[in-house]
Amino acid sequence: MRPSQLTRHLPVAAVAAGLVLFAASPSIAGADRVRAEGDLVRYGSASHVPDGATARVQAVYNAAGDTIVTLHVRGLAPNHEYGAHAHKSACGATDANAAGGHFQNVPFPEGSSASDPAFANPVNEIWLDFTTDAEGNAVAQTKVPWQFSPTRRAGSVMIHSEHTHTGGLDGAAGTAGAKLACLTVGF
Ligand SMILES: [Cu+2]
Repeated sequence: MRPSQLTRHLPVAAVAAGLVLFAASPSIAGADRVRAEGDLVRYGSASHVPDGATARVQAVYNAAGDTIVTLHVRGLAPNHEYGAHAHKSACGATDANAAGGHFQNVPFPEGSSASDPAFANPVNEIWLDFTTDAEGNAVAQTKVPWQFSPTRRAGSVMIHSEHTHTGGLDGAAGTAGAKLACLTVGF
């Protein structure tokens, strides 16, 4: 897909009230996009991640300083809601927690927490929630107004058992139930 096609279909990002935006960091030298695809690393029960489920992730770093991430999944449970985010590190072979927490463009400060909605939101993190179709396939896309730096980059996309909560009565911001499956992405 060309970037021009991507930008025509971008969803309007939900912007958390009161969030302060930040300057974009420079694009990664020599790469304006990355792509990863393959079998998902599965954790725990296979009921929601059938054998053979796959994912493909593409990140585009545009000249305006944005990052556009697209996730395609195939072969998950049909008609099912999942959460998905960019996490800090590569997928662990058997330990779901090896991928670490969510990548945050502006990391939550000392005295705050990973689920502070001022930091755990779809502008400061990469959220890729989706609902599968009858075949267990889905596409999700997000656009954030920043890019990774060469020394601070996400390492994976983690798929969770629920759509992502946004804080308050909806539940702790950024949480999305159990970690079900993971794809390492060299963002
Ligand atoms: Cu996550």
